[in-house]
Amino acid sequence: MGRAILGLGSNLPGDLATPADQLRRAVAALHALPDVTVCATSRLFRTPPWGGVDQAEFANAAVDVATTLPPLDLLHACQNVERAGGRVREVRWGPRTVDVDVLAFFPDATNPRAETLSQGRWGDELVLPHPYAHRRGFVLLPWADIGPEDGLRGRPVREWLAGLPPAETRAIEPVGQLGWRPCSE
Ligand code: PH2
Ligand code: MG
Ligand code: MG
Repeated sequence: MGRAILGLGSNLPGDLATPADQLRRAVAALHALPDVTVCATSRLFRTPPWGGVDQAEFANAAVDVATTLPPLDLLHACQNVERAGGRVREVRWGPRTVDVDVLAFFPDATNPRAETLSQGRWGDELVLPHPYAHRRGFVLLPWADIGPEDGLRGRPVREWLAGLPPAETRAIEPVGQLGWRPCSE
């Protein structure tokens, strides 16, 4: 049984009322998968768009899942959840109804997570840990809610967060809960 941290983002409501609803539906869809259990969810954050594309603000969150899937199969499961949410492949870093990124994968959930982080490349599709996760406020703030001690490139997530330039986090605001009850472990 592995553990993974997933980063969720949305700035288009699609067929729902709000981007936050997109994230809630994605969490429910992940949990409904036979091979994935949602164990914890971060708060919901409102974040300014990162990456230079002029677009609406994002809703971002992070999710801790237990899974029997290997990393690439988990990625494909996340892509199915994106498609079910109405995601179409579009502009790089541009607007999206729902984005589900595999940020980190810990194959052996029984060991301290810092020591079991999967690192490397799975074909052309997946690089772990996520190459930019340690530099982005919209990723680290939610992740620190559910795994502040998780090891990322040799340092805990909370240290990466504390070391970010203030501009990375200044305009990010927690706006509520995703509303998921954690599973018992
Ligand atoms: N995702 C992107 C590009 N820019 N900006 C924010 N605030 N949040 C995101 O999730 C995000 C982004 C591409 O995945
Ligand atoms: Mg993505
Ligand atoms: Mg992304």
